Amino acid sequence: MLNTLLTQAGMDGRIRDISQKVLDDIRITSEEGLLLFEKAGLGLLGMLADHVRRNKNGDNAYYIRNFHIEPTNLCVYNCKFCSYSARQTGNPWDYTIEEMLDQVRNLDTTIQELHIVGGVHPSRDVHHYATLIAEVKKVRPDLYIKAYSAIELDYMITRAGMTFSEGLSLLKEAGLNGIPGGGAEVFDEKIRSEICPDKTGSARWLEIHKAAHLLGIQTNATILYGHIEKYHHRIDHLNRLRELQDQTKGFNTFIPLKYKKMNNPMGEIGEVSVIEDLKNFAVSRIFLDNIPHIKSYWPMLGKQIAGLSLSFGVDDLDGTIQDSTRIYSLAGAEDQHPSMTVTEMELVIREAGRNPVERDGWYSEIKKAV
Ligand code: V47
Ligand code: SF4
Repeated sequence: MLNTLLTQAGMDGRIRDISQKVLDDIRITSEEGLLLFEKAGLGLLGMLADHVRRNKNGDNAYYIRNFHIEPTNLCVYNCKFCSYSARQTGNPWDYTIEEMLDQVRNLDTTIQELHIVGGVHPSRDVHHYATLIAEVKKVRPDLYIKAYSAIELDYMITRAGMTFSEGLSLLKEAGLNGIPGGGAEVFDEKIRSEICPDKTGSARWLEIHKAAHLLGIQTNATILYGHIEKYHHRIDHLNRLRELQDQTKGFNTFIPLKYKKMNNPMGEIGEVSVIEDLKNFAVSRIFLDNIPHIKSYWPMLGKQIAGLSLSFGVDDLDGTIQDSTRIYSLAGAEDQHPSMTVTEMELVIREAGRNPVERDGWYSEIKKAV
Protein backbone atom coordinates (compact mmCIF):
# COMPACT_ATOMS: atom_id res chain seq x y z
CA MET A 1 0.00 0.00 0.00
CA LEU A 2 2.81 2.37 0.88
CA ASN A 3 4.67 1.61 -2.32
CA THR A 4 1.48 2.39 -4.25
CA LEU A 5 1.19 5.69 -2.42
CA LEU A 6 4.73 6.61 -3.42
CA THR A 7 3.94 6.24 -7.12
CA GLN A 8 1.09 8.76 -6.94
CA ALA A 9 1.41 11.80 -9.17
CA GLY A 10 2.12 15.10 -7.48
CA MET A 11 4.32 13.83 -4.67
CA ASP A 12 7.51 15.85 -4.16
CA GLY A 13 10.33 13.71 -5.65
CA ARG A 14 12.59 14.32 -2.66
CA ILE A 15 9.91 13.15 -0.24
CA ARG A 16 9.35 10.07 -2.43
CA ASP A 17 13.09 9.22 -2.31
CA ILE A 18 13.29 9.69 1.46
CA SER A 19 10.18 7.56 1.93
CA GLN A 20 11.70 4.81 -0.19
CA LYS A 21 14.81 4.87 1.99
CA VAL A 22 12.68 4.48 5.12
CA LEU A 23 10.81 1.56 3.57
CA ASP A 24 14.13 -0.03 2.58
CA ASP A 25 15.33 0.40 6.21
CA ILE A 26 18.09 2.83 5.23
CA ARG A 27 19.05 5.58 7.69
CA ILE A 28 17.97 9.09 6.69
CA THR A 29 20.23 12.15 7.01
CA SER A 30 19.56 15.29 9.03
CA GLU A 31 18.68 17.19 5.84
CA GLU A 32 16.17 14.47 4.96
CA GLY A 33 14.71 14.53 8.46
CA LEU A 34 14.23 18.28 8.13
CA LEU A 35 12.48 17.86 4.78
CA LEU A 36 10.10 15.36 6.37
CA PHE A 37 9.19 17.93 9.02
CA GLU A 38 8.77 20.69 6.43
CA LYS A 39 7.17 18.97 3.47
CA ALA A 40 5.71 15.53 4.22
CA GLY A 41 2.00 15.10 4.85
CA LEU A 42 0.83 13.71 8.19
CA GLY A 43 -0.71 10.60 6.59
CA LEU A 44 2.56 9.65 4.89
CA LEU A 45 4.58 10.31 8.06
CA GLY A 46 2.22 8.09 10.03
CA MET A 47 2.65 5.22 7.57
CA LEU A 48 6.44 5.54 7.48
CA ALA A 49 6.67 5.73 11.29
CA ASP A 50 4.39 2.72 11.53
CA HIS A 51 6.73 0.77 9.26
CA VAL A 52 9.72 1.53 11.52
CA ARG A 53 7.72 0.83 14.67
CA ARG A 54 6.44 -2.51 13.40
CA ASN A 55 9.97 -3.62 12.43
CA LYS A 56 11.11 -2.97 15.98
CA ASN A 57 8.13 -3.94 18.12
CA GLY A 58 5.68 -5.89 15.97
CA ASP A 59 2.10 -5.37 17.11
CA ASN A 60 3.00 -5.01 20.77
CA ALA A 61 2.18 -1.80 22.61
CA TYR A 62 3.65 -1.68 26.09
CA TYR A 63 2.51 -0.16 29.34
CA ILE A 64 3.80 -0.29 32.90
CA ARG A 65 2.32 -0.04 36.38
CA ASN A 66 4.36 2.75 37.90
CA PHE A 67 4.44 5.43 40.55
CA HIS A 68 6.26 8.76 40.79
CA ILE A 69 7.96 10.24 43.82
CA GLU A 70 8.92 13.91 43.56
CA PRO A 71 11.24 14.45 46.57
CA THR A 72 11.20 18.25 46.48
CA ASN A 73 10.22 21.20 44.33
CA LEU A 74 12.99 23.36 45.78
CA CYS A 75 15.34 24.08 42.91
CA VAL A 76 18.52 26.02 42.33
CA TYR A 77 17.61 26.68 38.68
CA ASN A 78 15.23 29.04 36.91
CA CYS A 79 13.91 27.33 33.79
CA LYS A 80 11.44 29.59 32.04
CA PHE A 81 9.08 26.73 31.14
CA CYS A 82 8.85 25.39 34.69
CA SER A 83 5.48 25.49 36.44
CA TYR A 84 6.59 23.23 39.22
CA SER A 85 9.43 24.69 41.25
CA ALA A 86 8.70 26.33 44.60
CA ARG A 87 9.78 29.66 43.15
CA GLN A 88 7.02 29.39 40.59
CA THR A 89 4.26 27.95 42.75
CA GLY A 90 5.03 29.60 46.07
CA ASN A 91 4.17 26.22 47.54
CA PRO A 92 7.37 24.40 48.55
CA TRP A 93 7.66 20.76 49.54
CA ASP A 94 10.65 18.76 50.65
CA TYR A 95 10.01 15.19 51.79
CA THR A 96 12.19 13.38 54.29
CA ILE A 97 13.42 9.91 53.37
CA GLU A 98 11.02 8.46 55.93
CA GLU A 99 8.05 10.26 54.31
CA MET A 100 9.02 8.86 50.92
CA LEU A 101 9.42 5.37 52.38
CA ASP A 102 5.88 5.63 53.70
CA GLN A 103 4.72 6.25 50.14
CA VAL A 104 6.63 3.14 49.03
CA ARG A 105 5.19 1.02 51.86
CA ASN A 106 1.69 1.99 50.72
CA LEU A 107 2.28 0.93 47.12
CA ASP A 108 0.28 -1.88 45.61
CA THR A 109 2.55 -4.90 45.13
CA THR A 110 1.74 -4.97 41.40
CA ILE A 111 3.63 -1.68 40.87
CA GLN A 112 6.76 -2.45 38.83
CA GLU A 113 8.60 0.83 38.52
CA LEU A 114 9.34 3.80 40.74
CA HIS A 115 10.13 7.04 38.91
CA ILE A 116 11.95 9.52 41.19
CA VAL A 117 12.50 13.03 39.84
CA GLY A 118 12.28 16.44 41.47
CA GLY A 119 13.84 19.86 41.73
CA VAL A 120 17.58 20.35 42.25
CA HIS A 121 17.86 20.78 46.00
CA PRO A 122 20.57 23.31 46.95
CA SER A 123 22.18 21.33 49.77
CA ARG A 124 21.80 17.61 49.05
CA ASP A 125 24.45 15.51 47.43
CA VAL A 126 24.63 12.05 45.91
CA HIS A 127 25.07 10.32 49.28
CA HIS A 128 21.59 11.43 50.36
CA TYR A 129 20.04 10.19 47.13
CA ALA A 130 21.93 6.88 47.27
CA THR A 131 20.53 6.36 50.78
CA LEU A 132 17.01 7.01 49.49
CA ILE A 133 17.41 4.32 46.82
CA ALA A 134 18.98 1.82 49.22
CA GLU A 135 16.16 2.32 51.73
CA VAL A 136 13.49 1.95 49.03
CA LYS A 137 15.11 -1.31 47.93
CA LYS A 138 14.94 -2.61 51.51
CA VAL A 139 11.17 -2.09 51.47
CA ARG A 140 10.62 -3.29 47.89
CA PRO A 141 13.68 -5.12 46.49
CA ASP A 142 11.73 -6.03 43.35
CA LEU A 143 10.98 -2.44 42.24
CA TYR A 144 12.76 -1.11 39.14
CA ILE A 145 14.12 2.29 40.21
CA LYS A 146 14.37 4.89 37.45
CA ALA A 147 15.69 7.94 39.21
CA TYR A 148 17.17 11.42 38.91
CA SER A 149 17.45 13.40 35.69
CA ALA A 150 20.91 14.30 34.36
CA ILE A 151 20.34 17.80 35.78
CA GLU A 152 19.89 16.49 39.32
CA LEU A 153 22.76 14.03 38.84
CA ASP A 154 25.14 16.73 37.63
CA TYR A 155 24.48 18.84 40.74
CA MET A 156 24.42 16.06 43.35
CA ILE A 157 27.54 14.31 42.03
CA THR A 158 29.56 17.50 41.50
CA ARG A 159 28.58 18.68 44.99
CA ALA A 160 30.08 15.47 46.44
CA GLY A 161 33.35 16.12 44.56
CA MET A 162 33.01 12.94 42.49
CA THR A 163 33.33 12.19 38.80
CA PHE A 164 30.12 11.22 36.98
CA SER A 165 31.32 7.65 36.81
CA GLU A 166 32.04 7.51 40.57
CA GLY A 167 28.69 9.08 41.50
CA LEU A 168 26.72 6.84 39.16
CA SER A 169 28.55 3.74 40.44
CA LEU A 170 27.55 4.68 44.00
CA LEU A 171 23.89 5.01 42.94
CA LYS A 172 24.06 1.75 41.00
CA GLU A 173 25.41 -0.09 44.02
CA ALA A 174 22.55 1.38 46.07
CA GLY A 175 20.06 -0.12 43.60
CA LEU A 176 19.56 2.39 40.77
CA ASN A 177 18.34 0.58 37.65
CA GLY A 178 17.77 3.31 35.09
CA ILE A 179 17.88 7.06 34.51
CA PRO A 180 14.89 9.03 33.19
CA GLY A 181 15.21 11.25 30.16
CA GLY A 182 14.38 14.64 31.68
CA GLY A 183 16.40 17.83 31.44
CA ALA A 184 17.37 17.36 27.80
CA GLU A 185 14.98 20.15 26.68
CA VAL A 186 16.51 21.27 23.35
CA PHE A 187 20.23 20.67 22.94
CA ASP A 188 20.87 23.70 20.72
CA GLU A 189 22.94 26.04 22.90
CA LYS A 190 21.21 29.23 21.73
CA ILE A 191 17.70 27.91 22.46
CA ARG A 192 18.88 26.52 25.78
CA SER A 193 20.33 29.89 26.76
CA GLU A 194 16.89 31.40 26.24
CA ILE A 195 14.66 28.83 27.94
CA CYS A 196 16.90 27.48 30.72
CA PRO A 197 19.98 29.70 30.81
CA ASP A 198 21.47 28.60 34.13
CA LYS A 199 21.13 24.84 34.06
CA THR A 200 23.38 21.97 32.98
CA GLY A 201 24.38 22.35 29.32
CA SER A 202 23.81 19.86 26.53
CA ALA A 203 27.35 18.50 26.44
CA ARG A 204 27.21 17.60 30.13
CA TRP A 205 23.71 16.07 29.75
CA LEU A 206 25.10 13.80 27.03
CA GLU A 207 28.27 13.11 29.03
CA ILE A 208 26.24 11.92 32.04
CA HIS A 209 24.11 9.60 29.91
CA LYS A 210 27.25 8.26 28.25
CA ALA A 211 28.87 7.59 31.64
CA ALA A 212 25.70 5.74 32.71
CA HIS A 213 25.66 3.64 29.53
CA LEU A 214 29.31 2.70 30.03
CA LEU A 215 28.39 1.43 33.53
CA GLY A 216 25.53 -0.64 32.10
CA ILE A 217 22.79 1.69 33.40
CA GLN A 218 20.09 2.13 30.78
CA THR A 219 18.65 5.60 30.25
CA ASN A 220 15.87 7.46 28.48
CA ALA A 221 15.94 10.69 26.51
CA THR A 222 13.38 13.46 26.03
CA ILE A 223 12.90 16.60 23.98
CA LEU A 224 10.79 19.54 25.16
CA TYR A 225 9.18 20.71 21.90
CA GLY A 226 6.61 23.22 20.80
CA HIS A 227 7.95 26.55 22.10
CA ILE A 228 10.59 28.76 20.44
CA GLU A 229 12.56 25.99 18.72
CA LYS A 230 12.44 25.44 14.95
CA TYR A 231 12.37 22.11 13.11
CA HIS A 232 16.13 22.22 12.49
CA HIS A 233 16.72 22.44 16.25
CA ARG A 234 14.61 19.32 16.76
CA ILE A 235 16.60 17.46 14.11
CA ASP A 236 19.89 18.58 15.64
CA HIS A 237 18.62 17.26 18.99
CA LEU A 238 17.64 13.90 17.51
CA ASN A 239 20.94 13.70 15.70
CA ARG A 240 23.02 14.24 18.86
CA LEU A 241 21.06 11.40 20.51
CA ARG A 242 21.43 9.12 17.50
CA GLU A 243 25.20 9.71 17.42
CA LEU A 244 25.61 8.84 21.12
CA GLN A 245 23.39 5.81 20.73
CA ASP A 246 25.59 4.56 17.86
CA GLN A 247 28.48 4.52 20.34
CA THR A 248 26.81 3.14 23.47
CA LYS A 249 23.42 1.52 22.68
CA GLY A 250 22.34 2.64 26.18
CA PHE A 251 19.14 4.58 25.37
CA ASN A 252 16.02 2.54 25.82
CA THR A 253 13.24 5.01 25.09
CA PHE A 254 12.70 8.42 23.57
CA ILE A 255 9.90 10.57 25.02
CA PRO A 256 8.82 13.76 23.24
CA LEU A 257 7.38 16.18 25.83
CA LYS A 258 5.00 18.85 24.61
CA TYR A 259 5.52 22.30 26.11
CA LYS A 260 2.51 23.18 28.30
CA LYS A 261 1.84 26.84 28.90
CA MET A 262 0.11 27.29 32.29
CA ASN A 263 1.78 28.92 35.29
CA ASN A 264 5.17 29.52 33.75
CA PRO A 265 6.88 32.64 32.37
CA MET A 266 6.85 31.40 28.73
CA GLY A 267 3.07 30.96 28.63
CA GLU A 268 2.36 33.66 26.05
CA ILE A 269 3.98 31.40 23.40
CA GLY A 270 0.93 29.10 23.58
CA GLU A 271 0.91 25.43 22.66
CA VAL A 272 1.29 23.63 19.35
CA SER A 273 -1.51 21.66 17.69
CA VAL A 274 -2.22 17.95 17.92
CA ILE A 275 -1.08 17.65 14.28
CA GLU A 276 2.30 18.96 15.37
CA ASP A 277 2.41 16.42 18.22
CA LEU A 278 1.74 13.53 15.86
CA LYS A 279 4.22 14.79 13.30
CA ASN A 280 6.86 15.06 15.98
CA PHE A 281 6.27 11.49 17.17
CA ALA A 282 6.46 10.22 13.59
CA VAL A 283 9.66 12.02 12.57
CA SER A 284 11.29 11.01 15.86
CA ARG A 285 10.42 7.34 15.22
CA ILE A 286 11.74 7.50 11.66
CA PHE A 287 14.95 9.38 12.52
CA LEU A 288 15.94 7.50 15.69
CA ASP A 289 16.49 4.20 13.96
CA ASN A 290 18.72 2.94 16.78
CA ILE A 291 16.48 3.61 19.81
CA PRO A 292 14.13 0.68 20.50
CA HIS A 293 11.08 2.48 21.94
CA ILE A 294 9.13 5.72 21.54
CA LYS A 295 6.99 6.52 24.55
CA SER A 296 3.90 8.66 24.83
CA TYR A 297 3.63 10.36 28.18
CA TRP A 298 -0.16 10.55 28.32
CA PRO A 299 -0.53 13.00 31.26
CA MET A 300 0.93 15.59 28.92
CA LEU A 301 -1.21 14.81 25.88
CA GLY A 302 -4.43 13.42 27.32
CA LYS A 303 -5.55 9.81 26.92
CA GLN A 304 -7.17 10.24 23.49
CA ILE A 305 -4.17 11.81 21.79
CA ALA A 306 -1.86 9.31 23.46
CA GLY A 307 -4.02 6.58 21.89
CA LEU A 308 -3.71 8.29 18.50
CA SER A 309 0.06 8.54 18.89
CA LEU A 310 0.19 4.71 18.74
CA SER A 311 -0.46 5.11 15.00
CA PHE A 312 2.44 7.59 14.63
CA GLY A 313 5.43 5.55 15.79
CA VAL A 314 4.69 5.11 19.51
CA ASP A 315 4.89 1.62 21.04
CA ASP A 316 4.81 2.46 24.75
CA LEU A 317 2.36 4.30 27.03
CA ASP A 318 3.57 5.68 30.35
CA GLY A 319 2.03 4.40 32.70
CA THR A 320 -0.65 3.83 35.36
CA ILE A 321 0.97 6.64 37.47
CA GLN A 322 -1.69 6.57 40.23
CA ASP A 323 -1.99 10.36 40.51
CA SER A 324 1.60 10.67 41.72
CA THR A 325 3.06 13.49 39.61
CA ARG A 326 2.48 17.24 39.67
CA ILE A 327 4.84 18.37 36.86
CA TYR A 328 2.19 18.39 34.16
CA SER A 329 -0.89 19.17 36.20
CA LEU A 330 0.77 22.38 37.37
CA ALA A 331 1.67 23.22 33.76
CA GLY A 332 -1.99 22.95 32.73
CA ALA A 333 -2.44 19.35 31.59
CA GLU A 334 -6.07 18.36 30.98
CA ASP A 335 -5.85 15.60 33.55
CA GLN A 336 -5.25 17.23 36.93
CA HIS A 337 -5.06 13.87 38.75
CA PRO A 338 -3.28 11.61 36.27
CA SER A 339 -4.14 7.96 36.74
CA MET A 340 -4.98 5.20 34.32
CA THR A 341 -6.24 1.75 35.22
CA VAL A 342 -4.92 -1.33 33.45
CA THR A 343 -8.36 -1.84 31.90
CA GLU A 344 -8.32 1.70 30.46
CA MET A 345 -4.76 1.28 29.23
CA GLU A 346 -5.58 -1.97 27.46
CA LEU A 347 -8.70 -0.48 25.91
CA VAL A 348 -6.78 2.49 24.47
CA ILE A 349 -4.20 0.09 23.03
CA ARG A 350 -6.78 -2.27 21.54
CA GLU A 351 -8.66 0.63 19.97
CA ALA A 352 -5.44 1.43 18.11
CA GLY A 353 -5.41 -2.16 16.80
CA ARG A 354 -2.45 -3.33 18.87
CA ASN A 355 -1.72 -5.99 21.49
CA PRO A 356 -1.43 -4.63 25.04
CA VAL A 357 1.67 -5.95 26.81
CA GLU A 358 2.34 -5.17 30.44
CA ARG A 359 6.10 -4.74 30.86
CA ASP A 360 8.65 -4.26 33.60
CA GLY A 361 11.41 -1.63 33.63
CA TRP A 362 13.59 -3.72 31.30
CA TYR A 363 10.77 -4.11 28.76
CA SER A 364 10.35 -7.76 29.69
CA GLU A 365 6.84 -9.00 29.24
CA ILE A 366 4.85 -9.49 32.44
CA LYS A 367 1.52 -10.19 30.88
CA LYS A 368 0.24 -10.19 27.33
CA ALA A 369 -3.48 -9.56 27.24
CA VAL A 370 -5.41 -12.18 25.27
O1 V47 B 1 12.87 17.89 32.04
C1 V47 B 1 8.92 20.84 32.65
C2 V47 B 1 9.54 18.85 31.24
C3 V47 B 1 10.59 17.09 32.20
C4 V47 B 1 7.26 21.62 31.46
O2 V47 B 1 12.26 9.09 31.31
C5 V47 B 1 7.73 20.45 30.89
O3 V47 B 1 10.55 7.79 31.47
C6 V47 B 1 6.18 20.62 29.25
O4 V47 B 1 11.55 14.00 31.94
N1 V47 B 1 5.68 21.78 29.73
C7 V47 B 1 10.50 16.09 33.34
N2 V47 B 1 7.18 19.94 29.79
C8 V47 B 1 9.63 14.89 32.97
C9 V47 B 1 10.44 13.80 32.29
C10 V47 B 1 9.83 12.46 32.07
C11 V47 B 1 8.47 12.29 32.10
C12 V47 B 1 7.96 11.00 31.91
C13 V47 B 1 8.78 9.92 31.70
C14 V47 B 1 10.15 10.11 31.68
C15 V47 B 1 11.05 8.93 31.48
C16 V47 B 1 10.69 11.39 31.85
O5 V47 B 1 9.34 17.75 32.10
C17 V47 B 1 11.56 18.23 32.31
C18 V47 B 1 11.03 19.16 31.26
O6 V47 B 1 11.52 18.83 30.00
N3 V47 B 1 8.75 20.00 31.62
N4 V47 B 1 8.00 21.84 32.56
C19 V47 B 1 6.19 22.30 30.83
N5 V47 B 1 5.71 23.46 31.27
FE1 SF4 C 1 14.34 23.16 38.39
FE2 SF4 C 1 13.57 21.19 36.77
FE3 SF4 C 1 12.00 23.35 37.13
FE4 SF4 C 1 14.28 23.59 35.76
S1 SF4 C 1 12.49 22.31 35.15
S2 SF4 C 1 13.54 24.99 37.39
S3 SF4 C 1 15.63 22.15 36.82
S4 SF4 C 1 12.53 21.84 38.67
